[in-house]
Amino acid sequence: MTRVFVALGANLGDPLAQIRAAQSALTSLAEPGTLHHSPLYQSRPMGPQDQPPYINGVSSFDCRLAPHRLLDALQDIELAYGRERKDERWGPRTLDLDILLYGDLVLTDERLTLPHYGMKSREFVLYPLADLAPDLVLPCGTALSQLLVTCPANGMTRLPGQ
Ligand code: A4P
Ligand code: MG
Repeated sequence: MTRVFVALGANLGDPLAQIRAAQSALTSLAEPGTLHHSPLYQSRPMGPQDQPPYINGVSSFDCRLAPHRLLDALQDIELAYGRERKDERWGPRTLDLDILLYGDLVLTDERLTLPHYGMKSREFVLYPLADLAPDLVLPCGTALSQLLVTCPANGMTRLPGQ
């Protein structure tokens, strides 16, 4: 059984509803009692600026699925919540679920890069991750707290009630 961290992001349709639905759907992948959700944040788009703000969060859980099966399951959830996308790098999306960490596994193949390639520099990943696991150390040995020092919040706001 492996502890995994999944990043959730959405900025089209009803982003908050899609994120909530995805949080619920993760229940089916998690060992009972192990699923935790960070507070949710509204964040400025990284990439093209002519797109709505994002809702972002991170969830963690213990998982028995192998890494590629977990990716399959997350992509099924993306599709179930009507993922539409433009062919544009960093463009808008109804729901994006990325595996940030799969335990301490380091892996790169044609489908999967672990840890997630962008996680070290994205405020909308690092801050909710720190809400869940402030003492986390990445497989490369870098402490999450150290990454936060060099990553400004960039106007990100915590959603009310979080
Ligand atoms: N893939 C490789 N590694 C992983 C992983 N660790 N987790 C592959 C999940 N997938 C992984 O993903 C493309 C392929 O990456 C998958 O088929 C899988 O095999 P995708 O979700 O279809 O494409 P993507 O997410 O659009 O990838 P891209 O273009 O790298 O976008 P990013 O890096 O995910 O960024 N601004 C804010 N504020 N908040 C956001 O959440 N998100 C993006 C997307 C842009 N701007 C944003 C946000
Ligand atoms: Mg993705």
